[in-house]
Amino acid sequence: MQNQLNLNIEQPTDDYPVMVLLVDDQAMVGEAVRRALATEPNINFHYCAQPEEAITAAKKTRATVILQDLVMPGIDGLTLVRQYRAHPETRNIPIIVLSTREDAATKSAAFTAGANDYLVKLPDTIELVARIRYHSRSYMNLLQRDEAYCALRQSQQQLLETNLELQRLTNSDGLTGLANRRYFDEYFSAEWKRAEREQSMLSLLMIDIDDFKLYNDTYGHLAGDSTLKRVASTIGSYARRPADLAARVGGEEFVLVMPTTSSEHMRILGEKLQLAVYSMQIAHSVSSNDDRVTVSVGGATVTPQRDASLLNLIEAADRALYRAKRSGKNRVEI
Ligand code: GH3
Ligand code: MG
Ligand code: MG
Ligand code: MG
Repeated sequence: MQNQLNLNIEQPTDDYPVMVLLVDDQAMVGEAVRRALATEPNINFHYCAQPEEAITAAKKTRATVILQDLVMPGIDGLTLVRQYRAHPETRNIPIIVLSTREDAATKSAAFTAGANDYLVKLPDTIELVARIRYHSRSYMNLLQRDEAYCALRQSQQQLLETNLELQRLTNSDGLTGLANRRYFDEYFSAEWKRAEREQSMLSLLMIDIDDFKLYNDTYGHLAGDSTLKRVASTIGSYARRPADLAARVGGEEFVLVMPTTSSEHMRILGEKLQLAVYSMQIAHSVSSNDDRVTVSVGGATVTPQRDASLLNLIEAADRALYRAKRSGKNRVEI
């Protein structure tokens, strides 16, 4: 934390590495600048006589500041300045234009092209070094802020992913992957309020596997778990609209919440679901129906009125399920 607070302060010390890249067609200028910087602590120097190679040299040397000549054969210095600015890797490297020209128009054009500074050559060594150090320091600080920013973004991203995973774990049932009781309560309550506000229909199906205690007794608990998963997956496939929710609310009990769904539509869906489980033909030798695993389904629909409770809808669906059980199982009652 302490370090981060210091990030914005540009400390006037010499103990950071400086890499100067000079791009100038005249070898004599190259030699003069090399000599001027030779005894300076922590300043490295690279000379590039070919303007075509300047971008590559800036990347390769990891330049922290560029000294750029204006008048060169082939490429015009201002064009080159614009090119540095266009490349992602050289975009932010400070550029000090170094030219024999002293007129305001040329200086102005250099800044417009993207230069950070302008010196008439050959400048006084003390001033040159001071400007090199100043621009390098700004650049290093910029890079540091970039890194800190990236690290921050990365940890934020990780936190976000962890939260999403946590949310997923909190809301889903470990065995079947469907929503769990906790999430059903939350979701159902929210949908109830919305249906009341919008005066729309809300349908609820309750699904219970038939004779499942007998299934466990006959085939064992592990087989029971596996069958639970398979049936749950079929039930889940009937949550077809984005607002539908399939949840496991008890051992072998499931619900399907269907907002803005009529009783008739709910019945059709319930019957398809019941038939789909029946058609899975999961062997159950002591089942009440056709030696296979079946489900009983109870459904209810309301348009919530003021003062009504969502418990009424749950109880109505529960009563319908009880009727389905009483009248022989493997069926839908509304
Ligand atoms: P009904 O047809 O009336 O619904 O009878 P049933 O036997 O299915 O109902 P009951 O409520 O008597 O028993 C439910 C059984 O479901 C009891 C339990 O052994 C089984 N069960 C509940 N949760 C799990 C589970 O996570 N895994 C397994 N394998 N079995 C479970
Ligand atoms: Mg020149
Ligand atoms: Mg049961
Ligand atoms: Mg039950």
